[in-house]
Amino acid sequence: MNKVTTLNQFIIEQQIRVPQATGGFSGLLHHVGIAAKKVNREVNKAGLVDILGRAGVENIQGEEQQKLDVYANETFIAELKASGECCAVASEENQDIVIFDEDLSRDGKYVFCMDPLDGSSNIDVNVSIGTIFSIYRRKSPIGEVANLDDFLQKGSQLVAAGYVIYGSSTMLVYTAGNGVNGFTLDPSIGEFCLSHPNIKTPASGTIYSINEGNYEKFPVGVKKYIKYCQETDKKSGRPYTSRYIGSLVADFHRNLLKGGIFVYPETKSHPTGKLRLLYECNPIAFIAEQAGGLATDGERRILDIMPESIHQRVPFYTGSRDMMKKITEFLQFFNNI
Ligand code: AHM
Ligand code: MG
Repeated sequence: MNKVTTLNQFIIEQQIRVPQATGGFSGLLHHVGIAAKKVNREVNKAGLVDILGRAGVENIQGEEQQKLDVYANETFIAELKASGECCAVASEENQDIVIFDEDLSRDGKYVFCMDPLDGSSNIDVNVSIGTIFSIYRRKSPIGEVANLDDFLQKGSQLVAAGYVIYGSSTMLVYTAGNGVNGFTLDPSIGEFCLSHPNIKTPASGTIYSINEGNYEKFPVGVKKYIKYCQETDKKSGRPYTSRYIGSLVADFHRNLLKGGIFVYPETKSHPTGKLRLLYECNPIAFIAEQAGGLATDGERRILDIMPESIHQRVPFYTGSRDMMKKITEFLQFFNNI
């Protein structure tokens, strides 16, 4: 029988390699894994909503059912608080940062950014959704109350980032800056098991992922790139395949493994794009780069952008190196006309 490495074993093995590590980061990741399992359990029951009760309606025990994205948010926040390693959270679900102001948490070294349930409009139709997260070391002194500046750091300062995909199986994929590793949840033992060690994305691919319904509103460079993807050129494998789920985690995960490009550009109606820098683009960009891919806003490396606010949006281009280089050529050429 093959040796199984669980997420917790893996985290401990990584920690042993860093002599000065105190175990704090490992503890934090352990709690992220627990939160992911709890959310997974509820996501799996989503189709039973008519039997168990809808959000806002009391179930037979007299408890009110929660919306899944609210549940995911509260579950992650509770686990992060319980870890004692995290002093504050920025979440898509909360307008302001959530500060943990207890003695234990004030000593926490890390702040956590997350989209607790991304692509949540896909829940009702049983399509893959995800949790996206990133972890910074705080800037404020340990022991003090955390503040907004702890979050306003470039993605290049990230200590770790990852996502959970609730799909045909549930996976947790993360990087701590030395490669990307993927763990699949084995429901029979309730553990995330290392299934995709040291993920490297292909240098090129044949998949492009973009919401083509917005075509008319795209910048001209993006329109021209889409036409390029659709042209026939046997040598370069074109026409490429169009795949768009509408869940960032699922679209990115497929392209990461198979090779491809994901684009959510600025549009006339959304001049700064739709996706959020802190808890959608930065974590995905960190993973993309660690796997050998690239991530930009069309001009700048995502991880070099200095955030000005926690819910800031940016145009987002990420994927295989050669495809990213090609779309960048299109953007540069047509922006300069
Ligand atoms: P959400 O955070 O409100 O769920 O929205 C983010 C999602 C991403 O997962 C996905 O890539 C994108 O929005 C899809 O947007 P669109 O429907 O405009 O193509
Ligand atoms: Mg989102």
